[in-house]
Amino acid sequence: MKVVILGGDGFCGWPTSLYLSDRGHDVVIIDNLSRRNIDVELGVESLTPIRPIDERIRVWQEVSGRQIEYINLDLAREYDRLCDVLVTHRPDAVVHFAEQRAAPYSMRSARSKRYTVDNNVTGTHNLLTAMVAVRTTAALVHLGTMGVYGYGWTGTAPIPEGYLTVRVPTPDGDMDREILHPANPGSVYHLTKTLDQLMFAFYAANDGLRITDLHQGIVWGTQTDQTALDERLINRFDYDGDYGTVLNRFLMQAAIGHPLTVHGTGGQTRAFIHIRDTVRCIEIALGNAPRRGARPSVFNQVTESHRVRDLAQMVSGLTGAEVVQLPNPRREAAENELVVTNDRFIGLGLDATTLSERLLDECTEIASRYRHRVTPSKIVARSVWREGMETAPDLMMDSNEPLAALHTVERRGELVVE
Ligand code: NAD
Ligand code: USQ
Repeated sequence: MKVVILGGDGFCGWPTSLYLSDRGHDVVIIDNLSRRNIDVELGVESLTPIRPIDERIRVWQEVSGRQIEYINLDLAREYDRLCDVLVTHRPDAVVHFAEQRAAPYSMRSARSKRYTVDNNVTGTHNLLTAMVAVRTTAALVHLGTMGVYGYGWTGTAPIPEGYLTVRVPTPDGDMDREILHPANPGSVYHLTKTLDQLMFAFYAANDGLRITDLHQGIVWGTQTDQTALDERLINRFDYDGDYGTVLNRFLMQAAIGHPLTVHGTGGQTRAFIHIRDTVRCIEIALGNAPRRGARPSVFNQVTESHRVRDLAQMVSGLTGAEVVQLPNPRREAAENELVVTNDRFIGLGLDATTLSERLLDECTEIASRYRHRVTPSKIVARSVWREGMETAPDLMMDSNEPLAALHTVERRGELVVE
């Protein structure tokens, strides 16, 4: 297949691009490098030393003999160029990763809220309009999120894959209807994903676009078989308070001797998937696109669920790291249940990778290898959901410098790094 990957320089997009290229597909990456610019804005870098996109692509060709094309294009602002790319490249499929994806960043300020909505909603709408305008029959696979369902709303009732059967009382008796699962976003970022869903429903019904929406859980890990082939292909690893996600953060924190930062009681339960399964799920979704005229096909792209405090205890048990409870900067239920159906991917052959000591060790090993690149003051999450909410102080002293620049780092009076 010829596949255009929007957001192909990002954490999920880069390994997916390499995986699909390795599997013989012809890959074109579109990315405006906004994620790299946000790192500059936040004064933080990926824990792993990611190389510039041109170098990444050159090294991939050296290593694999396969070519990937890269186009720098802003999906939300360059509509005409987007149409040109679709006409010139005539892709069989488009994979859409190109959105601002951090919930904390989306709540950071009025500016970041507006940016997240403008970028994500306009970007997705531009794509849908362009696909109609150029009359492509390409399948569209979009990365959505488990967070569209919200957390805690259904209690222990399993979350179905996108659609819910409801009983509607009518004067002639009850009637069963299948509706898009009610949206219950917990951040401005998650709100944009719920808006995406409505746009997909409309364009599938009105224009016959073939759309798959993958409701993905939290992705953990960093390397895949392809990104591990050469250090210059390494994937990004976000650890900061805005972009770092919980399990990777705990593994990084353990590697540098920082306490594991549990928000509140750690009673939040979330769904997870390893990056190796993310790339495989995209391939499965590409091979099972809906036909023209069908409603959007929704998959829950998750392999397991865990409570945050249990993850902290697991990482602590493996590494000896201290666990601390910090004020929660988010407005979220203190405790929630989460039972998720993932029958569709399993039925299509996904051999789920679940948390194992080997994979946790692999991730901790990468975090240890690059620990000198960590700036400890960027670790504690400080973007609050409402003005005035309490956040924790830094937990390591001298924390404004990367660890490599510090002679000693003290934590609560103990010397942890020399
Ligand atoms: P990421 O920020 O690492 O990658 C997104 C990429 O898209 C970046 O390279 C960025 O530069 C690019 N981009 C953003 N806006 C763009 C625009 N207007 N034009 C062109 N390029 C643009 O994020 P990620 O972790 O790889 O996530 C990819 C997708 O998967 C997102 O849509 C996210 O919501 C979804 N997702 C991620 C996770 C996770 O845990 N990382 C979980 C569930 C869903
Ligand atoms: N948390 C902690 N300590 C930390 C970091 C997070 O206790 O140091 C808690 C948070 O309060 C939250 C949970 O862990 O309750 C998950 O937070 P997260 O940052 O790991 O994940 P989240 O904000 O939900 O977002 C991530 C991705 C997003 C994706 C989403 C999938 O950034 O792109 O859509 O996971 S899901 O969570 O299923 O909606």
